[in-house]
Order: sequence, then structure tokens, then C-alpha cells
Amino acid sequence: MFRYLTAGESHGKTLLTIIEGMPSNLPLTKEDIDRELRRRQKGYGRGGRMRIEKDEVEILSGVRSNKTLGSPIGLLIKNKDWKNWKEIMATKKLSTLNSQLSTALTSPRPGHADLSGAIKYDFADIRNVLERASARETAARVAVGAICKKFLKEFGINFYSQVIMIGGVIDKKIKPLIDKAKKKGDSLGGIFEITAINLPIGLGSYVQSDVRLDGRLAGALMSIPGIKGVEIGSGFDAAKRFGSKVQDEIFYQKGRGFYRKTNRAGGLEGGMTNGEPLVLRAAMKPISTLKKPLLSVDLISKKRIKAVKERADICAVPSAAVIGEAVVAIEITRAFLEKFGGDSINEIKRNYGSYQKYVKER
Ligand code: EPS
Repeated sequence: MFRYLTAGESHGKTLLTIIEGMPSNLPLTKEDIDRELRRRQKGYGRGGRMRIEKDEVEILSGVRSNKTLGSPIGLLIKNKDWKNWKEIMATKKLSTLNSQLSTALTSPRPGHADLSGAIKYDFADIRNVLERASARETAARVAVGAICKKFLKEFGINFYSQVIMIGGVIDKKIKPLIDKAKKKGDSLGGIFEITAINLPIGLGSYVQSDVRLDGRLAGALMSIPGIKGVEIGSGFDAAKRFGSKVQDEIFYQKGRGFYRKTNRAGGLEGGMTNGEPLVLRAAMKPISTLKKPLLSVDLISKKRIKAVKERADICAVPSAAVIGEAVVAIEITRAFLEKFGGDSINEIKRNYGSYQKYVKER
């Protein structure tokens, strides 16, 4: 089974990841992962934190001589900002923080995990919530995704992403709008699109709800902080049209096999890939930390106050697109290993090759 876990707080020492189920003999270097980590840090509208961090991974286990061993892969990404936060994040201080309310954050931000998290986990200090709720955790997921992309590339599968829109505008209007949001102490969201090509027919299944790949991909994208909507193929637009204008007619050519001339399904039918490019779109809401904060209620005094003002990004949609690629690659890897699984790359290639031969001969 392919699975992974991450740990770590935004301003803690490190982000930690353990990945299990990656087969042996996959060529893998630190640079394969670092390249993706650098991509995630870019984009107009990021805050001061991205000038501090220069994310790079340390591969702790599961790789020898630049090849995976088939054993758990341990990854570490250090938080450079940790040294500036040591005092606040130190274990001793954290354990006594609830009695030091003068240093605690008690004004939850509308739209953030702050309020529900503080109530659920019984904290007076919302820092105990926001540190783990922070999108910093997505750096670890991008590292996992980088390995998955490397794995899927062995089978000719590639991933792409693009920002479609930010704050309702496109192209050259985006940067000025982000500048305007910054000036106003506000934030912006947007839409990004993920594409994957060369997927085989039949990843995922229709036989049980939890193996439907469309649900798993939507779930993966929705688990990125701030994502509020996901579309597959023509998505919400399909709801406005007649069925004859939405389904993709089926064609056949000797040598090429079954194919479509349109791809409104976005490469997914009945919870499975259909061999056409996978096309997914996700909508990200504006970041909930505002320089000009909205109204909130103090957790302790219950007085009306302004929400907490933390250093934050104004817009992180370009980063979310890179994270989107990663989480989609993770889900595709999971489905791919379920179908063609083996312990080494060569074993999986044999399995994949025989399936592809079978599909061609249909
Ligand atoms: C984040 C707030 C900001 C972002 C951070 C996510 O961090 P800070 O509070 O340190 O300014 O920069 O994102 C990252 C650190 C990252 O690596 O993407 C939040 O509250 O979610």
C-alpha cells in the first residue's frame, strides 16, 4: 500500500515525512525534490516568509546511491524561520502558554482553523492551532509529489499546471490587482488547472465508492488549505448543457485503439481514467489572514475585537497550483500501484507492459 504521513509546525524546527510503498530501484536525487520545492515558493503575492525560507530536502532513509530501496523514505525539510521563533515554539514555553495569556493569541481569524481548532483541542492560545493548520505543511506534500512524479515519469506520465484566474481577472491584470490588494491590506484567491497526460485506461474503479478516482482526486485537491471548489473536465459548465453536448463520443482506429475527439469528461468516466488527458480545476479562496483584519471575538473576554494580524501571503494561487500537481500525482501513484503494483520498478514495468499490450489488442 502506498501511503505517507507528515509532521511539523509552520515555525517549528522541521517538516518531517515518511513515505511507504514506493518500489525499489527508482532513480531519485535530492535535486528531483528540491526543484519542486523551489517551484512551490515562487509566485507574485507571497509574503515575507518566502524570503526567509529556501526549501531543500534532506533524504534520511529509503534511498541509496540515488535509487530507492523499497523501504520507507524519510524526508526532512528545515524551517529557516525556526531560529526567529525558538522562544515561542520551545516545548517548555508551549506547555506553560495557557497560563501566560498575555503572550497567547486569542483573536481567531474568520475563515481560518483558529476558532474551531481552539474549541476542539481545548486551547486558549490559537497559535497551538495555526502552527499546524498553516499551509507550510504543503511543502512536505510537494516533496512526496516530486517522488511520485519521478515514478510516473518512468511510464511516460507527466503533470502540468497553470493559473487560470486570480481575483476575477486574467493575464496582465493580475499583478496590478495583487498590488491593490496589498495596499488595501487585503488578500486574493483564484483558480488553477492541473493536467496529466499519458495515463492508461482504467486507473481507479467504479466498483466501490472509495476507489472512484474522481472522488479521490477531488478529495486530494480539497485538502489543500483554502481550496473551496474542484471541477473535472467541463465541470460546472456541463450542468448547463444537454447531455448530447457534454459526453465525448467514442471512435476507433486500428493501431490507435479507442479514442475521443473531445475531452469534456476531463479524462475520467465512471471513476476511472479513460486514456484522455486528465483535466482538473480548483478554486482557492482568498487567504484568511488580513493586514486590515475583520471583526472577531476574543476567546477569553468574549469582547468584540479585530482578528489577529499575522505576517502572511496576499495571494498564494501560483503555489497552490504546484501543490495541486503534487497531490494529484500522489493520488495517481496510489491508483497506479494498486493496478500495476510490484516491489521493484522492473516488476511494475512488466505488469504495465503486459496490460498495455492487452489494451492495444482489444
Ligand atoms: C501561512 C502563513 C505564512 C505563509 C505560510 C502559510 O507564513 P508566516 O506566518 O510565517 O508568514 O508564508 O506559507 C509557508 C510558510 C510556506 O512555506 O508556504 C499560513 O498561515 O497558512
